[in-house]
Amino acid sequence: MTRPKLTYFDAAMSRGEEVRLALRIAGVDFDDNRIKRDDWPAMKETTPYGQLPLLEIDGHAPLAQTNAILVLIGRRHGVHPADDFEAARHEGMMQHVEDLRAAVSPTIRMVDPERKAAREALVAGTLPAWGRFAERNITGAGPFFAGDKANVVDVKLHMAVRWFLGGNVDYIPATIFSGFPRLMAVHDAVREHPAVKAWYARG
Ligand SMILES: N[C@@H](CCC(=O)N[C@@H](CS)C(=O)NCC(=O)O)C(=O)O
Repeated sequence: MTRPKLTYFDAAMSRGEEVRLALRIAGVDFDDNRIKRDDWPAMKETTPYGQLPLLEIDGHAPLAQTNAILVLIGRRHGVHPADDFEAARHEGMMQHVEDLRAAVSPTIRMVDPERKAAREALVAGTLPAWGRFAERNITGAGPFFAGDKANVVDVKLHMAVRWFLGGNVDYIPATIFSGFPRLMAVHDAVREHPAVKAWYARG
């Protein structure tokens, strides 16, 4: 059996990095196939949904859609709940992160003054509401979504917070989610996870 192959852009961000971190937390060694932006247009039509990431596993067609990939990794390697209702609760939160991306991503293609106005509107309403609903659904003892064990949902929440925490998204404060302690605890716990630390120390 060859190791799984993950295909994404050459950047430590968004959905691709989510899958990389999930694989490492799951203890899975993988082929980290990073493609150049210039190569993407020719490749796009060859993928199941015209988007990345893709996960390839022996004996199967390439799998797309990040949450499906994460749930598969989680189920196979014990980092997604076995209980079906608890799993669905995790998947609900995973979809909440995708809803955040759906709200913010259109502003990436905008230019000022449209971008500034759109992001200021997000900061005034959508983003604090997103954080409030995320916080409300992190109900366990922490630091992770479901207590003391990291699951694939935690990686998704980590990436959501990290998107803004570096202060690199114009007009959205780095502190946008700092008023949500359980959400921040998930972010920090994933950052401090030994597999995640090892991933970023790999050089
Ligand atoms: N619903 C998809 C969305 C995937 C997606 O939007 N991927 C982006 C990168 S994060 C992409 O492929 N962008 C290039 C394009 O759409 O041409 C998922 O969850 O995987």
